[in-house]
Amino acid sequence: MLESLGSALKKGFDKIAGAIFIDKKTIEIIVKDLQRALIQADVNVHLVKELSDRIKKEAEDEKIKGIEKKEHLTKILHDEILNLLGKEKHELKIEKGKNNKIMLLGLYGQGKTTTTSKLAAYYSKRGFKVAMLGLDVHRPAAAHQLEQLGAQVKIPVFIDKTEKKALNIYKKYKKDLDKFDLIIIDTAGRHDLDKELVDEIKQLEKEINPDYVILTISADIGQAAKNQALKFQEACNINGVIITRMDSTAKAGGALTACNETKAPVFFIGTGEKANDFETFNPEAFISRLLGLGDLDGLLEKVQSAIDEKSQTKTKERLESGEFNLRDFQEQIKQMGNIGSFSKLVEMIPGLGKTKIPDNLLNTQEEKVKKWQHAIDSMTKEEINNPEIIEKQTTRLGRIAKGSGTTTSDIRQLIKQYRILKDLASGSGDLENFDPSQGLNQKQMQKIAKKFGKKMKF
Ligand SMILES: Nc1nc2c(ncn2[C@@H]2O[C@H](COP(=O)(O)OP(=O)(O)O)[C@@H](O)[C@H]2O)c(=O)[nH]1
Ligand SMILES: [Mg+2]
Repeated sequence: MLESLGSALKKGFDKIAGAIFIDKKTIEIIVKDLQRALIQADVNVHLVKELSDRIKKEAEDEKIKGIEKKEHLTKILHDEILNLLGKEKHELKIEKGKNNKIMLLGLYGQGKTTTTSKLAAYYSKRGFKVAMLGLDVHRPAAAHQLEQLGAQVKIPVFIDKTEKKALNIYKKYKKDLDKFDLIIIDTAGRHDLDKELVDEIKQLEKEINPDYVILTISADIGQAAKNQALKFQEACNINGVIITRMDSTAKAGGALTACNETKAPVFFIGTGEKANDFETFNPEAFISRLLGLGDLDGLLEKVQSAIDEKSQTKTKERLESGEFNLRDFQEQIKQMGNIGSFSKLVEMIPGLGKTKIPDNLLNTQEEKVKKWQHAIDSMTKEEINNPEIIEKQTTRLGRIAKGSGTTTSDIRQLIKQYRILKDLASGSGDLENFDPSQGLNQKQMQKIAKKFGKKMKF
């Protein structure tokens, strides 16, 4: 259910946690990813635009800096998504011993009958004495369907397969129904909300006087749920909606956000064909689950523990001033222990998604990293500041290799990785035509080295 939205959100939060600092470019990338995911989930473009503008405006507040900025952005993102789904959890107030009635409405095939039995099972499990009443007199098979579902969940069903007037069925069973705590009423749908349907619903509402009239909407219709909910709100007194088939569409985000727009509370969601595939809808918990982790506090903690802020600020300054040398690179390598991997390090460079970089370039094993550490320890200050002289003079290469128990090719590789990182960080990386099986070709290396050289005044 909404996997792609979930993973886009996760990525967004990870980017915030991992970024060395939050600048305009980082915010833009995060917002863009989020926009793409929301639109894919069929969330209305205007809503997406408004949300993006708010995030950008809030996030670019210059007064908030450093780690606070990350916390701030994490919170904004979280709250905006929550806002989109609706902040509150809405619950039906059903009391035992009170003969409560819930009537379900909806167009054809939206899930009324299935949901009738799901609701009945939900409350039956919680100790209510529940019955189902089948008032769909238009579809010949409707009564039979409810009968079967009732047998599955072991809940009494009141139907009349020959009666053509819905109200008569209710009247016929009224006395029996009065003995239950809760009656769930299935009604007939139509292709559209026409006058005939509205009249029928109104008459039933008047005579039965249900505690809740709930619209069932299938998530498949995405943001079109807005119009459907509005139409039913206008024509009949619905108290809220149940969204079905959350499991079988990518458009569920559209349906959820559209209902929130119309202020129609979403009481439950249907997540499969079986009676148990049914749950209350709690926006906060729903987001936590989408993200695959706890609540906002959990997210904030992640931001705080991700990296040593001081060291990141230093790295950023060194990168920006062009002074980033092999020693800084070594510092970063050391930090990898806390962060996890080389790819994570590259991810921390603002504006640089992992996607842009070929995997095997980043596939640096711990062992190699250890060798590099030793190699850097065997270098002179001059060599650390000007790695180019090592490449030029093979005697230096040999000496460092011998002193650190590495090979000259290890050292060449180290310098190459360092350059790539530095070059990428300076925004002039050119890896578009990179062929992972070949490594960097001469031309690409030259190009990077040239840019690198210009910037770095070797
Ligand atoms: N995957 C899935 N299918 C559902 C869900 N709810 C209902 N359905 C299916 O949707 C179809 C129409 O449901 P039904 O209850 O007959 O709709 P009605 O015409 O409004 O009464 C049936 O095949 C149901 O099994 C759900 O939450 N998930
Ligand atoms: Mg039905």
